[in-house]
Amino acid sequence: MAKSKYEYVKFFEKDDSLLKNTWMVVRIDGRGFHKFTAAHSFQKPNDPRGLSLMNRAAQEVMLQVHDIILGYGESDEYSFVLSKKTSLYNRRESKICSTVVSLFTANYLFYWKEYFPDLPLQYPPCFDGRIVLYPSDENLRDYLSWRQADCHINNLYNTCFWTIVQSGKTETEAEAELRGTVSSQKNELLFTKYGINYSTLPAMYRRGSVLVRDKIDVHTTNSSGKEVTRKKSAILILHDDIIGNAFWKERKHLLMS
Ligand code: DGT
Ligand code: MG
Ligand code: MG
Repeated sequence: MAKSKYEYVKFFEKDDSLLKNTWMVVRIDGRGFHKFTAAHSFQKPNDPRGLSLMNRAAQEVMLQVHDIILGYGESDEYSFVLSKKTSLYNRRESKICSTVVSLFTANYLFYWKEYFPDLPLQYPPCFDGRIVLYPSDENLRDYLSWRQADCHINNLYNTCFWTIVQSGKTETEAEAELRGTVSSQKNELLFTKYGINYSTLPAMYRRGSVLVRDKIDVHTTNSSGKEVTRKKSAILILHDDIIGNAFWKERKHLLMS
């Protein structure tokens, strides 16, 4: 068929294919979640329903996008690591980023009712997304360590802050009490003043969530009534330390992807 005279406009499109043989990280983040979590009365500083819904949406993204080898989530954000070798959408940045953000948002909305059965959505949530490339395994691990350290620092601070406020002090007083304190002092304050041992709080709050692929056994009954076991792909939710070496030693295949 002859080309129309309008065809030339497609050359205005930018080639945004990303550099080959580099780790690709898509990070999505809730837009204005300070307001969204307040409008939906999320528990402070962590709402297990909200965090579990984030994990569920991320699992669904990984079930759809097979080249994602690992997910890491904390607060209102999720990072998805795509294999160095991925040729998904010819590594086109906008296609990959928009697909992941859209899939995540759609699943967050789709599963909302499962996690907040008595709380209708007040307005539609929205997520932004970006892609960053990391050339070495060390850069990728440092990226993930940065996000997990962020989770730890924010969670320790927020746990102290809301514990002080819930004890009857004002937010200004809580801020003043925490100003200039280091981690060990915050741990000490929680323990001696409020009887909270920080290290026993849920690992999901302290370390965030790590999503990896695995095979699980599924038991079914076949047509002759015999029980059979088959392997099914699944996305596991872990709350492991990903800063140290142990996690990576145990899962050497991840960095070889
Ligand atoms: P942004 O990302 O620039 O559009 O702005 P925000 O408001 O989303 O800010 P961000 O992403 O830096 O911080 C996340 C906000 O979400 C922060 O205000 C705390 C809130 N948030 C996240 N998870 C929870 C939760 O489980 N419970 C409560 N109460 N708040 C949460
Ligand atoms: Mg946000
Ligand atoms: Mg955020």
